[in-house]
Amino acid sequence: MKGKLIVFEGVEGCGKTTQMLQTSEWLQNLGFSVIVTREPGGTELGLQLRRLLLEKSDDKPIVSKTELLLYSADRSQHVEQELLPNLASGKFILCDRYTDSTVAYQGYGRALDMNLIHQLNEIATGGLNSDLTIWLDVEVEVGFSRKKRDGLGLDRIEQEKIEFHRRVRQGYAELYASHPERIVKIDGSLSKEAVQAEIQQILTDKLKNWVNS
Ligand code: Z5A
Repeated sequence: MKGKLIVFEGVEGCGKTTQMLQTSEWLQNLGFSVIVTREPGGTELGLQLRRLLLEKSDDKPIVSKTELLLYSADRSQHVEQELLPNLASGKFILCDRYTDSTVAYQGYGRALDMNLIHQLNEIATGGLNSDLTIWLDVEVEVGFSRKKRDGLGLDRIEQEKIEFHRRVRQGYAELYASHPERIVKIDGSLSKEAVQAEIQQILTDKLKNWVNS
C-alpha cells in the first residue's frame, strides 16, 4: 500500500491533537507504520517559523501577507523534507493542520486574496493533497473554553477577536461543502471517546479501499 496523508483540521481547542495521537496509537496497534507531524513546525526550520508566527508581538505586528508567506515557507520545507519521503516509504502520516488551515485562517480569517492562497498552497505542496482530512467542528466558544481550562495562555493568532475565529469556522464549512471527496466532518463537541470511535469507523472503511491500491 502507498503511504497516506491524513490531516486533522479545525478551530483552536477542537481536539485535533488529542485525536491525532489516539489515532496514531490505534493505527500502530493494527501494525501500520505511522508518523505524527504538524504545521507549522514539522521540521527544524519550521519550528523557528512557528515561534515567529505564534509569539506575541504587540509593538511590531506581522503583516497579513508576510504571515501567509511564512506559513507557506513552513509548508514547502515540510512537504519536501518530511511528507514526500515518508509517503514514498509507505508510511501513514498524521498531520495537525495543512493547506485548509491557510484557506480558513488567511483566506476567511484575514480576508487575503483566495487566488494568491491557492497559488501559494500549490507552490508549497507541489500538488500534494491529503488522502483524507478530518474536520473536527466545534463552536468557537467551546474550543476557547477548553483552552481556558488548560490555563496555558493564548498565542498571537488565538488572541484575534471572536469574529475572526467565527470566519475561520465558516471557512472550514465552505471547504467541507466544496470537497466532500476529501474532507469528513465530525462533531468535535462529542466526548473524546465518541469522536475517536467515529474516526476509527471512517478509517476502517477507507482502509478497505487503500489496502488494495
Ligand atoms: N495557522 C494558520 O493561521 N495558517 C496555517 O496555514 C496553519 C496554521 C498551518 C497553530 O496552532 C496556529 O497556526 C493556529 C492556526 C494557525 N492558530 N491558532 N490559534 P496549533 O494548531 O498548534 O494550535 P491550535 O489550533 O491552537 O490547536 P490546539 O490548541 O493545540 O488545540 P487542538 O489540537 O484542537 O486541541 P487539543 O490540544 O487536542 O485539545 C485542547 C483541550 O481540549 C485539551 O485540554 C483536551 O484534553 C481537550 N479536549 C480535546 N477533545 C475534547 C473533547 N472531545 N471533549 C472535551 N475536551 C476535549
